Amino acid sequence: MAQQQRADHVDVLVVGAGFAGMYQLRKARELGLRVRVVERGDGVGGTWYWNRYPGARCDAPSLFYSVSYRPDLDQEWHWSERFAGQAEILAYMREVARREEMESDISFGTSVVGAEWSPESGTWTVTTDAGERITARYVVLATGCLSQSRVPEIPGLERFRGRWFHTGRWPHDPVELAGRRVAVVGTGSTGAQVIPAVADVAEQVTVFQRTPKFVLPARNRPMSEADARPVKDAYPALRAAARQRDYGMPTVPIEHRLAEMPSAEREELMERMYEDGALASFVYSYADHLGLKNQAVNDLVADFVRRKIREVVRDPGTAEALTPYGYPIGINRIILSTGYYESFNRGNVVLHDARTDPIAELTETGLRTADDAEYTFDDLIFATGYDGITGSFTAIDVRDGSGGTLKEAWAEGPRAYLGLQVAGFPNMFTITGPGSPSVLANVITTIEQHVEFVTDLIAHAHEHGAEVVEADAAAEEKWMEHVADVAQNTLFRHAAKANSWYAGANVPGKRVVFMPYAGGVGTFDAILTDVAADGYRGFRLSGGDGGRLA
Ligand code: NA7
Repeated sequence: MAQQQRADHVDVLVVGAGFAGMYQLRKARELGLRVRVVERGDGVGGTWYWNRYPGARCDAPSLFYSVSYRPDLDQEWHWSERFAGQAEILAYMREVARREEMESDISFGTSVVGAEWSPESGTWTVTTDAGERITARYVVLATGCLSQSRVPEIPGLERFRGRWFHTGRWPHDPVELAGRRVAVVGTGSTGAQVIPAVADVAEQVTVFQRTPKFVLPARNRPMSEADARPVKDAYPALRAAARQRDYGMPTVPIEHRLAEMPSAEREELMERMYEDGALASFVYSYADHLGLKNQAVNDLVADFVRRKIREVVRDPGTAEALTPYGYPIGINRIILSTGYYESFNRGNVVLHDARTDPIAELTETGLRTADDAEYTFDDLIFATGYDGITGSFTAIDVRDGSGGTLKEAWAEGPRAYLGLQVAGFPNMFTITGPGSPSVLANVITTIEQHVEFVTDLIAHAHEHGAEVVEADAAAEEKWMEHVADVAQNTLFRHAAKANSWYAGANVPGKRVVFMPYAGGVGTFDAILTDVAADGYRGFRLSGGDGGRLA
């Protein structure tokens, strides 16, 4: 793509042109700042640009997986399904970018490789893989919480003669899987989407499952204009409500107290919710009577799902191997899928339990397990997830200008004040960073919340004639202690038992720390508002005209 000449000094340099980077571009422009976005893809979209694997779909309802700042699109865009597929979401994002005329400020096909702070000049120097050096007063890392794909280190990958793919880096040219023998490693949200889709076309699918997951039917369905009308008529109020709820969705938490209900009534209710695609609402939200805080309720919901697996999957041995035990439901994201468990009833799908018999090595024609089982296949799909939350930040060589790096700062575990700024790295902001509620919620709601706070903070610094904004180390420490305390008060304290990426437990060698703020989007919103009203408590302003401190 031809790139026009762009400024090599800007006020705000944004890394990434997914939902977060796009909104940050808009907000920085609103302040009248010179802004530039650097994006490694050849177009906008972030996650939705890269994740083109068969079956890729959002697990948040389409009507709310959209931006608040295009009320015209709220009305004009028609989401064809309750849960939109990747192509539709990407088309929507492109339309947002087109209407906002964003592309003139975005350098596509370019990766940021390094960023170094200069305490002397109070600016960042950002380097790209195109050899550019861009200086910027502020850097906003809008690099995504699930963008650093992780291919496990299985010996022999270089020997394998077939094709292999990671779902998060799916080729843009069509990948023909019809009539092929395909292996899928990983059964998280992605695996549960890719497996049924591939099983529809492939001759044979072998699934390598390590930790069984709780998967619920999404009950996806076509959406008519009439279905969407009530939401379209009430968007502003619904979006405002979403900001106040735990999960960044306008849905009101359910009141039912499952553990106290007569069992027949409870069973009937759970059945109804399961059929409606709403069973997860007994878990999500942090109310004391729901399953992230209440172990009895969690057990009831988990048992219900286990029974459903046995009902759906015909072969009892396969059903048992697919059944999750030993960790609460919801401490990994509850997976929504269409036809996941049903896939295992097909003649062309085989499940291998990689927990009892792990993958030992890849061979030229397939793989061998620890117990010497041999599998042959043509194509291998890694649905093995991401170095979540922090991976896209630490992939950049971020330096503090005094010899320290971001990686070193996080050696004992990631930290960021309000999830938004790391002490010691002034004028750099981390959208959806560790210590923010993003990954536990509708990510677009939280992205908008973060970007608005960061933009207001930059405006506040300007108003005070300050050029440097830095999180106070003590404030950061206190915030991360709070994040840990809040998680301890929920069943997320068991996250490592489920290898959860929320805790970094899925990446060998990564420090296991529960990273997200589990206090809810609404509570977080109130905290941000309070911090701002209190003169941006916990942030130090300095530099600029007379170095006036606020
Ligand atoms: P996840 O949820 O991290 O799932 C990754 C899967 O890959 C999970 O089943 C892992 O098993 C499995 N995995 C990883 N490494 C291996 C090896 N070496 N052998 C066998 N299996 C392995 O990633 P997703 O892409 O599915 O979902 C990420 C998020 O995207 C999701 O939460 C939604 O928010 C959207 P494990 O559980 O570690 O035993």
